[in-house]
Amino acid sequence: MAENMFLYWGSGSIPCWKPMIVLEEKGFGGYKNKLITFSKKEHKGEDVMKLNPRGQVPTFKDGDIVVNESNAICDYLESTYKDKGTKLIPDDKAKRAKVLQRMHEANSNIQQKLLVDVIYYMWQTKEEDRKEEDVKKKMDALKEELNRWEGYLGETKAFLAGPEFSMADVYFYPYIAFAVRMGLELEKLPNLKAYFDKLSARPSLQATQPPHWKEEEPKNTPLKGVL
Ligand SMILES: N[C@@H](CCC(=O)N[C@@H](CS)C(=O)NCC(=O)O)C(=O)O
Repeated sequence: MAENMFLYWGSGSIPCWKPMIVLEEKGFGGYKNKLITFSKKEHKGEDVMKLNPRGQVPTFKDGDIVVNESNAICDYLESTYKDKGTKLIPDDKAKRAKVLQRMHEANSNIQQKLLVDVIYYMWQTKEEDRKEEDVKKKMDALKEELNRWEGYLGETKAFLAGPEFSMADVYFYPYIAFAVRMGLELEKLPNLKAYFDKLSARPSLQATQPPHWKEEEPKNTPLKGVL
């Protein structure tokens, strides 16, 4: 099955990381793939463009079936290969509701408050153009959001949506790993710290850590001292 799958991906891309975790968890670790180099514009190459006219990664194929969009790929893999490997979305309706809620909370709130409002803002706004009160507001909102997730983990004492690893963890972990790489120090959020350390050792997450993270230090760390 895995030999019929093909993924175009980029190192450090959160949208790519999510389906890569699912592929590992489902036992499809041998899928064919191409690591694209953004600086060489390989995501705009003919091979990607003909499958994904947006010229973005992840771009995924399962046999003749093309699925793009990270969340769609995760959904497709879990619903098509329900009985393979780790069950990531439970059948029980109460458990499923919790997993779906946490997945979508991560996808909207963490993405907005961490990536868009803070990291992209700090990367894209020159220091002299930043207003101190705006920066404080964004950092406070991020702190509040992280504390919310600290509370969730205080309730479950395990994974995000309960005692088992689920799609909620697939959606959330890459953000927290990226935040740590961007300088976030988790010492003041002990549940998140324990969660991060535990998940970082999980085989599917070990296998999918962005390769360039192992070789290069980040160019800047805008989240240092935020907590
Ligand atoms: N909504 C898409 C976003 C994919 C995306 O933005 N991919 C980035 C890499 S993280 C990309 O390919 N950027 C190149 C471009 O948009 O030209 C998804 O979730 O899959």
